[in-house]
Order: sequence, then structure tokens, then C-alpha cells
Amino acid sequence: MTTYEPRIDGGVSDDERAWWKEAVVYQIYPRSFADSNGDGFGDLPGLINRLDYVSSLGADVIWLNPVYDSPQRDNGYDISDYQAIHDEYGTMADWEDLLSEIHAHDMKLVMDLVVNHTSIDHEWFQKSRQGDPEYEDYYIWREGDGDGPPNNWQSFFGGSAWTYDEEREAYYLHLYDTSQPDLNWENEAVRQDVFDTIEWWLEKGIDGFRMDVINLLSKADGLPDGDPDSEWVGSEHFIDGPRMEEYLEAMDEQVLSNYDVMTVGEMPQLGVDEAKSYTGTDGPLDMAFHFQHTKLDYAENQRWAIGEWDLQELKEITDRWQNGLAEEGWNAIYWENHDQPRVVSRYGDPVNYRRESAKLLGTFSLTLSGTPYIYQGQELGMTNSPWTSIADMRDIDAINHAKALLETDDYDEYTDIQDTISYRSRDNARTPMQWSPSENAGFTEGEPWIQLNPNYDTVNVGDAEDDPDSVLNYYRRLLDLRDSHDVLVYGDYCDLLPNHESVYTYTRTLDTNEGTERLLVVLNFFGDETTVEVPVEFETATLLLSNYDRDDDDPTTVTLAPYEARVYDLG
Ligand code: TEU
Ligand code: CA
Repeated sequence: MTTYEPRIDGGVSDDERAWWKEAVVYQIYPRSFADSNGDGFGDLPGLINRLDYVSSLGADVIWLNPVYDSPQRDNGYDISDYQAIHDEYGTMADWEDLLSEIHAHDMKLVMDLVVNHTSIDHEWFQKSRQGDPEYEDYYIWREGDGDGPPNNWQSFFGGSAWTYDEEREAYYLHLYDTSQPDLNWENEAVRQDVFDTIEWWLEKGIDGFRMDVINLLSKADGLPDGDPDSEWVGSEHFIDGPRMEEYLEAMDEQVLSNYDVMTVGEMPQLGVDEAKSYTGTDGPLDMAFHFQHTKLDYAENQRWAIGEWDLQELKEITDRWQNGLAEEGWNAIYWENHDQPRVVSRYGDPVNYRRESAKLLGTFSLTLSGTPYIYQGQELGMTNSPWTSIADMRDIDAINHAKALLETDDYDEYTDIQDTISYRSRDNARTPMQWSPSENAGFTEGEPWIQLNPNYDTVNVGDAEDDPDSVLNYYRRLLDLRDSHDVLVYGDYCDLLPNHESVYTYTRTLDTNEGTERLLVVLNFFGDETTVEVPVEFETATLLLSNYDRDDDDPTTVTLAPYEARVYDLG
């Protein structure tokens, strides 16, 4: 395990410093990372073989998506045993090897914690549905309202959030798939079991948790109907619910605070004020994922409708979060994860400027205030895949929504909805990691569980390693830059041109005992060349990094090529 050593004296107080603020996190979706035994399914031994690669990127922490025992209806977010490893991933001994290998590489391991719901296959649910007195209240069971479900809440994956169970003769609540019943956090025994599970993993020596939909744990008293017109019906009654603070504080006090670990909450519909109380000085969590910047390309607030995105809106959101958490709380910065389409295909140009726009978007993530997260393949500039038939898709969310759209009178066949579904499907993030141009991109020697992105012949680790100009090697420079500049971690953020339509430019500033450190970031978010006057005063300026070959140190009048990114040191 690494111990923290401050990189420069002064400026930042010891209280303010934390290893998880200085870390860059690399997210691994193990099912799609590396297959060691030819069954087409990524596994832990495969991942262990690739740790040199992850470490060569400069990552400090690995966040591993769920590898617990699961029927895999939602790829492991439906857990049937919290203390066992799913067969296809390997054994608990493999997992222990993984942990010690990660530590031997001087990195840390953050596990996924999915405790809003379990799988219906979990023993707790099996006993609960049978009415076992010890477990009958482990889930949220209700009588129907007449012939229908107890209320109008919707599942995030579509349809009612309630399913009738013949055995129990009652409805159970599931905010996600029908196979993912919500745990009843009101029941103290549930909380205790979850806290024990958390402790069990912490005792194994892990370094933290990413907490799945953690602001959904507390549901409003009486489970009232939700506004039928809202984006997610019922959400005002189950997001940031009345007992959230109490639950998380108990979790922190009883278990988390006894360990030096990091926690990041995944929080749908999170706003800055809530984030402040979850992650501020007295808050139970270190940081939280919000979703505001992942909705820029929604049309009319609808996930299954695609709209044009607007740089102005990205700036408003970013300014709100950067400034809002400047004094209290901490940001988690990301573009991609296993639920998001590939960012180059959303906010870049995957056809004409794939490399340039991938590097630009990376520059943005790695130069903001907050802990940056990189999702596997993002560092290669991986793109969305063509999904020409529903049969090729694996994501329960995309498949459900595709079927629901086809049941309406608006569409007849898949080709009518293909543009939307294939753009938004979470499968875009889940195609196998592209290691080489050889068969199946070097991911597996068998039949992959999901089709590969056909562009692996040109977008892959092997080719990127050999090319000094690759997206991969640019990401390495970005991580180096962050590692060698405290100002990128602790500096203040200031948006210099909040109203500019195509250029995003900001400074990061940090007072230290050795003077003021200041970096300037200038980003052209579009495919047209543009000249910008940057309103900044300085004595000396040095260009530290660009995604084009540049040797011009003047940051005041800058002509930027398509998707050009520059980072200057303002002395
Ligand atoms: O996702 C929760 C969730 O609802 C969002 O991530 C959602 O996908 C996003 O807002 C879309 O823009 C988590 C897991 O990350 C996901 O893989 C699981 O399916 C889900 O919880 C249920 O456990
Ligand atoms: Ca395998």
C-alpha cells in the first residue's frame, strides 16, 4: 500500500489533502476487459494479466464493476450473494490475487457496492417471498390497489416498478428490473446485514466503494403516487428520501470511518446542494457522480430521444459544480462509464476527428477540479458501435426500451428506432476492450459474449502503443501532467469566457509557499478552426501540452484547429 506524501510544501493544508483527491481512477468492466480461458467472458485472471497496462497509464485506483455471484440479468447489478465471486469471473482466490497484484502495482482497488436492491435469486428474497418471519420485511411488499399495482412508480428500465409475486401474493418494489427487488432499508436488520457485508470486504483490504444508486435507499412514507409527467415517475418520492442522511451517517460511523478508504456515491438526479451535504466536511461520502452533463444530448429531457448538445449548457453545468463544491465537498469527474455511450460519439466527432476530439475531451476531464475517472477504452478513443438488430444487443435497458417503442403506434420496425437505440444503448460501453488488430481484438480466443466494435482493426492498444501521437499516449501525458501539478488537484477554477460559443477556456490557480501556480486550459469543442482572444494577464507563459504539434507560447490570441486543446503554464 502506498502512503501519502505531500508533493509540495504549504498552500494546501493537511486537512484539505487526501490521496483520493490526488488519484486518477480507471474503471474496469471485467466482463469486457480480458478473457483468459476462451469462454468469451472477461475474467479476473485475464484482468490480472493486464494490470501492467493499467499501471502504465498512470492510474492510481481501479474501480471494478460488480464481480459478485449473480444471475447476470443486469450484468452483475443483480447480486445473489454479496460474499461470493461469480463463477465466470473466477474464484475468491483469484480475487485475492487480484487485490494483492493491484497493490503490488502500487494501485488501489475500489469495489462496487449494490445495496439498493439484490437479485430475486438472493437467499434473503427467497425467504422473504416465502414469508419467513426473519426475512419477510427485507423487501418492500405491498397489496395492490384494486387490480393494479400499489402506486404509479416506474422502473428506470421501463414499465411499472411493481411486480406481483404469486408465492407471497403481494407486489414487491423494484426501481430497476423486475429481477432486482429493492431492499427495505427501514428494517434495521437489513441495514445491519449490509453494514456487516461492507465490513467483511473492508477487512479483506480493499480501498473503497463505488456505491450504486445510493441516494435511492430511502422511500417516502406511505409510498405516494408520483407526478405522472415526470421523467422518472415517482422519483420525487425515492430520490434523496427522508432518511438518506441517517442511513449513510450510520454506515459511515459504524464501518467506513474505521478505514482509510474512498467512497463515491452514484446519485441519479443529484443537484449541487445535495452533493454538498453528502460530500461536505460532515458528509458521509467523499464524492458523488451526478448526471447533468450526460443529458446534454437528450431531446426534451427524454433519454430515448436524441437532441443537439450545446457548449453553453456544458459550461453552465460545469461552472455550477466546480464553483459549487469549491469550498465544501468534492467532485467526481467523468465522461464515460459502463452506462454511458462513448463520449467521442456524443460530444466529439467519431468520423472526421476521432483522435483530436478524444484528446480534447480527455484534456477537459483531466484538468478540472475533482477526481477524474477514465472508463476502459476511453483512453483509446473507442466509439459507439453499430447495432443493426435487437438480437445483437445485450443490455436489458436498451432491449426493454426498444421493445416498448415498437409496441407504440409510432414505429413499425427496428430500423425506425435504430438511430436512437443504437446511439443510447449502454452496450456501446460494453463492447470488448480492443487490445490488438488480431481476431476478436485479442479480447478472447472464443466467441465474445457481445459483438466487438468493428473498428478494432484500427483502434486498439497494440497500434496505439507504437504511435507517439495516439490517444493512448496523449492520455499518458495528461496523467503525468496531473501528477506533476498540484494546481490541477487543489487549484481554484475560473471560467474565462462563459459565453463563448465554441471555445471553453479556464484557469486553475493555487497559492503555495513558492508562489502562485497557474495553468490555463484552452479548448475548441468543435470541428471548425477558430481564433480566440483569451482575457488573461501573466508574466511568462509556456505551452505544456497540445493535441496538435505546436511551439507557440502566446496564450492571448490563439488560433485553434478543429478540436484543438492546449494547456499553458502561466508561471
Ligand atoms: O445505474 C443507475 C442509473 O440509473 C444510471 O446510471 C443510468 O444508467 C443513467 O442515469 C443513464 O443516463 C446503476 C448501474 O450503474 C447500472 O449499470 C445498473 O443497471 C443500475 O444502477 C441498477 O443497479
Ligand atoms: Ca473467461
